[in-house]
Amino acid sequence: MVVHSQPTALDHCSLIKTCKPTTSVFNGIPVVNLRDPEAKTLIVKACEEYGFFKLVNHGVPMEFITRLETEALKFFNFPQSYKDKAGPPDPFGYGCKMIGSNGDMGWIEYLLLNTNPQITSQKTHTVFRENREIFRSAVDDYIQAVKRMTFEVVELMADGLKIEPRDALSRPLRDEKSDSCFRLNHYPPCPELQALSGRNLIGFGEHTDPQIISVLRSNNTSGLQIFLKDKTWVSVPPDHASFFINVGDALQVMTNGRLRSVRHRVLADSVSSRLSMIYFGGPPLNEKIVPLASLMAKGEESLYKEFTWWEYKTSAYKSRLGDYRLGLFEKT
Ligand code: GA4
Repeated sequence: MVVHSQPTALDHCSLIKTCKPTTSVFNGIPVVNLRDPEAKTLIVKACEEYGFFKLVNHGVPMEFITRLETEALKFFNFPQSYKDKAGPPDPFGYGCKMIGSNGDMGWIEYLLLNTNPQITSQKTHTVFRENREIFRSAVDDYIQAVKRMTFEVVELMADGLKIEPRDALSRPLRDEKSDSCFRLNHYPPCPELQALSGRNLIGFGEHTDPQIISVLRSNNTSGLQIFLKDKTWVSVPPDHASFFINVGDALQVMTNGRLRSVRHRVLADSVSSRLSMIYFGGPPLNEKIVPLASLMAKGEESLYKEFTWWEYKTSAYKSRLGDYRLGLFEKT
């Protein structure tokens, strides 16, 4: 009798990349206490140096976070055939292993949602059925609290950068037409990883976020890494009670390169599952993304050609995850 060995989950997705074993755990991530009188200065310093910081004392009720985490896990624990009914993510809905529509893959499943409570995709409606009000209210309560905190963060950032008016960064996010989205990511454990001769498996490949700002919260499983100015990858120690803030490409342009959008990626774990929830704050589609006048020194020129958020987003969705998307918009 011929015994065929069972195909492993990894055999089915040889397209998912691995990377060299990494990497040092970085204990130098800047930490900002939202209630610290120095917060505005610390935020600007962190965003100039890393495009990234950890936010504590953020005021988002832990109850909202836990409730959403519970609802998300309930969803990800459904059978695959059931979850697939909430897909494909075009762009909103359930996705598994495929990221975007240009061939990127990762060891991940996710739900991509619009942040506007009025726009719930029919797909997610069908799948959540009787549970859908509970799920949507968990998402809405969480997003509402995270948005409020984010507006405060970018207003402090504007203060720290001496931007006028003070709401120049928060206004596009507060706008009811703001093109923001929300992502629940589940990175299942991958036991076969141990056999990969010390290589790491990519959960979500390296990229920068196109929007103005991203606000991430995860459970206590590690995996998130950021790329430093000295071109090394470092692991971010997880902290389920805090938020991690990323500068996005649009904010890099609005500050004429003074704040840098941070390259980041997520590695899968062989034993623990990672769950993260990310709010991506974007401007309305017709918003011009240009350096803010009050930030420009006398005679300083924009490093970028003029474009709208719609133009940038359209170009981003045609790109591969790891591409340097701002390159197309830089002045030569
Ligand atoms: C990265 C940030 C957000 O997760 C996202 C991603 C989007 C997607 O998953 O559909 C993109 C990616 C992200 C950038 C380039 C394009 C679009 C996948 C991809 C290959 C929702 C977003 O806005 O841009």
